[in-house]
Amino acid sequence: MRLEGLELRRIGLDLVVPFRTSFGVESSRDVLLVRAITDSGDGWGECVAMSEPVYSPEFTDGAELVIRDHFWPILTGVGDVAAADVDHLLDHLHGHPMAKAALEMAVLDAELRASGSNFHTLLGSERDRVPSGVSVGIFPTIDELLEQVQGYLDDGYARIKLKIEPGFDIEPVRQVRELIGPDMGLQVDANTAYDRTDIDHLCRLDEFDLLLIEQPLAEDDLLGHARLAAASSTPVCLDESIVSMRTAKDAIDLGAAEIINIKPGRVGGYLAARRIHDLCLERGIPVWCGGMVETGIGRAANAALATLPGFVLPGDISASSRFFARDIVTDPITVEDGHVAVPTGPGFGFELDMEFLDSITTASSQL
Ligand code: NPQ
Ligand code: MG
Repeated sequence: MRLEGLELRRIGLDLVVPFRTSFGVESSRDVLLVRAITDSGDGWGECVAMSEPVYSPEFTDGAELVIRDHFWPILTGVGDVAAADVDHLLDHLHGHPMAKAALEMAVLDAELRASGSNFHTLLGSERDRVPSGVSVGIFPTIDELLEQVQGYLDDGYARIKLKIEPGFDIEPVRQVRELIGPDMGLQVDANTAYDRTDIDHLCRLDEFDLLLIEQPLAEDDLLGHARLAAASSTPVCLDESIVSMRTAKDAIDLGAAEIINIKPGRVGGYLAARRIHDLCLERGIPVWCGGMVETGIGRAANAALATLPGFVLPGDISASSRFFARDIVTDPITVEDGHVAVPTGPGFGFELDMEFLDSITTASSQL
């Protein structure tokens, strides 16, 4: 397949409710979309980077620049290119996994559409729907948090994830556990807000029978996470720390990751995400699909990925309505009795609502 051009498009979407975490408050998304223009048709990819490097070192403007000035010149020079070639064609360029993932995704979407196939079929998965969890932000008061959680219970989500930070942890978790009862899946995510001096404090969460505690310590503190895992009965899950196959292997070997949150953008693409899934399946490490407040493009792809057998815990694959009043795809993801259905269309399964997409496009450049 010849890659004849790339469109780099920026779109703006407001969030239905501000999303507060330990690293800040997000009330809108500035998303970079990549359109691969090939001799066999187009494909689309979504870059999950945030506007600022508050979750990881990448940010949207940087992703657009590195694709335009560093990745595209390489891909134009190789003639025919397959999606499976993208990551090794670019691996001499360090970092930028979310930018690489968006590019690989656009080429893979074009490839699958051209062959009349889709990602779900490529994965060879049995399941056609997956359990859906929801990520709930930090609120000024616990009452406001409980109100939000009650809303998501009514929506039928299969699992609740609470964002925590120092000063907003034990009591909110206690009251949410009381609200949802002893049997519902509950987990917390600190987005690196604590350090090793907080290990005893974090062990106080053990009484709430949590599924896991996600990324409590810094992304480069594997030893700290191993110490917490040894001290706490709550399984330690890593997110920001897992940026490659090697960091996944080392985290598992060190006992720092008892569970892994797989985000394709964070590890350089859906093909790398599958490889890390396969490693974890072989090593008996449960995985689940994390979210980055994706549009319907990334959400459809994540739902398909989460059908693989090692994804044994509900993912942050929520309904589009959790974040957006209107999505850019014709069939937004919805939650039915705690599950989302895997879109079955060609490519990554989504169909774009071009009229709405054009109406929220803030910039577009063609390479
Ligand atoms: C996480 N995702 O698991 C991330 C953090 C996060 C669903 O909690 C805009 C874009 C806002 C990406 C807020 C979830 C975001 C974002 C939070 C990612 O750590
Ligand atoms: Mg996380």
